Amino acid sequence: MIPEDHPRYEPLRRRELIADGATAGLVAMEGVAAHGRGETFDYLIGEVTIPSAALAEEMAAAVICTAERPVISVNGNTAALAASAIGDLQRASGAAVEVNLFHRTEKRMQLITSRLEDAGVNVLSGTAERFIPLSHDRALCLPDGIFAADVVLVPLEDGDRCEALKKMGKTVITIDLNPLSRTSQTADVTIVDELTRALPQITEFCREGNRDRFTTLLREYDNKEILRDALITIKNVIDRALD
Ligand code: PTJ
Repeated sequence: MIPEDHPRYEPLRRRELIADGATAGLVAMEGVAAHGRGETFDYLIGEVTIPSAALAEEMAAAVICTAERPVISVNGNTAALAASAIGDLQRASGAAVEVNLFHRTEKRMQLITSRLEDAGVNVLSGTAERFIPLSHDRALCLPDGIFAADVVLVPLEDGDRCEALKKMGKTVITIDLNPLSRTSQTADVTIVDELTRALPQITEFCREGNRDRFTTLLREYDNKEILRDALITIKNVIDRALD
């Protein structure tokens, strides 16, 4: 149990959620490693939502709220860290939620679905088919879910699937603390922020539903600038430490 007055309460709490998720079989062992990588990059951006990430979060809301068939793709880490935040975003945006795993087993699919449903998420069900142009089980998705989606939010995604979704003509939004990852570099909207900070912000922007602002963003948003700003932020954090 982490004391709430611990100066690093939030990151330690997230680490605990990932560890508990791994023990329960929700989070893949590889997901534990992925979380550690995320923590490193979070440290390097100062463990805050940087302004360019806030802009990307607003853009994500604009893209999701103006989409025909938006889908939020949920993996083990996302379910362990943010099941109820996914429910809030679903209610604010009307997006469908599909469980889509890299390390796919029937048992993990069921555990993650139950965790989401317990948190009030309406999870798509059905028979997954090999629609995504990838070898292995990462190709599997639902005909009425990711396959039919025009916009897919894929937090903590692996680069291959992000590229494959793009090849299928989808607009891809990702949340990834590593601005250098293949996913970050390939997605249409890259939110370089920690998942549990990013999701409530996107939800809030969806609730506000400022259509004029959405139109401006959809016209002017430049993801390259967002990535560049994240890298400059990291450089500045390091420069300050060297001073
Ligand atoms: O549950 P599964 O089977 O679908 O597997 C999920 C993992 C995460 C194991 C899988 O998608 C994977 O291997 O992902 P990668 O390629 O390691 O990419 C995950 C990215 O998310 C990395 O760039 C991390 O820096 C980043 N990341 C990790 N934790 C967070 C994060 N970004 C934002 N918030 C986090 N909490």
